[in-house]
Amino acid sequence: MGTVTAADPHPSFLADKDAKVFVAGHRGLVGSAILRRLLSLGFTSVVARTHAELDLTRQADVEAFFAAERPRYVVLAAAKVGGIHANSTFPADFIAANLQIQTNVVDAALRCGSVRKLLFLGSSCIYPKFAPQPITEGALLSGPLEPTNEWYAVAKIAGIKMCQAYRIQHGLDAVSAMPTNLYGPHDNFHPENSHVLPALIRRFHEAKACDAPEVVVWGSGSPLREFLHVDDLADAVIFLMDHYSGLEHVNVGSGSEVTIKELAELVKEVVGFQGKLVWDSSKPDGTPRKLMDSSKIQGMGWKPKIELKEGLVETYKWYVENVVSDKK
Ligand code: GFB
Repeated sequence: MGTVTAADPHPSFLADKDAKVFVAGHRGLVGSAILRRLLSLGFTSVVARTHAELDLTRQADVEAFFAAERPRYVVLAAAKVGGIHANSTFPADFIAANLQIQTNVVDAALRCGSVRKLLFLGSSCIYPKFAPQPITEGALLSGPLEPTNEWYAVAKIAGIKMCQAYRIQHGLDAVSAMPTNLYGPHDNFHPENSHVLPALIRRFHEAKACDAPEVVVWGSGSPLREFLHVDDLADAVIFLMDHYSGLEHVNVGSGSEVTIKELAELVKEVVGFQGKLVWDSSKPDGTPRKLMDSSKIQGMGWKPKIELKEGLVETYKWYVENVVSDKK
């Protein structure tokens, strides 16, 4: 890959660095990591819009944007996302915004006629609550979903199916990547609506700052989660843009999992909090376990590089330098 072959008149993604690439959602955890990676690789024409500049839930605005910009590549990282509490509290927002964003972007990408490849990002919560572990791509739609995030999951499943349908009917080279639980710089550190890892970084940091004796952690601590640093995901996305044109979505995971209790102990250690943990069993555990089987992408040649402890140390540093100092 990376070169033009006789059979394929188009250069591969990595050999086409002056082409226009639209990163939808470039201010978020995932989109910002992809943007950094594209720029560091030497892509010269990356297009991005803030939410204020382009509301992706508005079909006419999205169509006008695509007609004017005519990107050659699209990475669809824009989404309404949140942790277990946000998903179960705002189900209407999660299903509506995600269906709107992905439908508008995929359809406009086809209509504008310039898009050579599109990559759609989903989530491991698309799989059934009790899917056999590790979860293969084939487990999609084989059983009931986890109730706390089924609206988000249904929207993401629709996104996968939309990419497949546009490929089958219209020949649009639309592929889907399903990352496991992600973390890293530019995450959302909201106390209630974020995912567990940024929530715990913030809670332990604030408890340390005011010498609090304890920190509350939700649920039983027994659920298992697989975490992937977002820079590893960004590498996987570039890799798939370059190497993959299949109908089926592709899992992207780290292959290693921890219990929420182990994660809480690790965050406590990295932050340097000296007090104790208290478990709030009134909060939901969610899926007991969701370890992805990432052998498909690993078989193509991609591998994660960042260990959880190393990624946590770096993410905590980013939080202190960017979120805490902003609040002062
Ligand atoms: O990260 P999280 O919200 O996502 O929660 P899910 C993971 C686990 O951490 C759950 C526990 O068992 C939570 O109960 N937990 C402990 C906490 N303390 C906290 C806390 O302070 N905040 C949060 N958020 N959790 C999400 C889905 O599920 O996974 C989304 O809701 C998305 O749809 C995402 O797909 C990847 O892994 O349970």
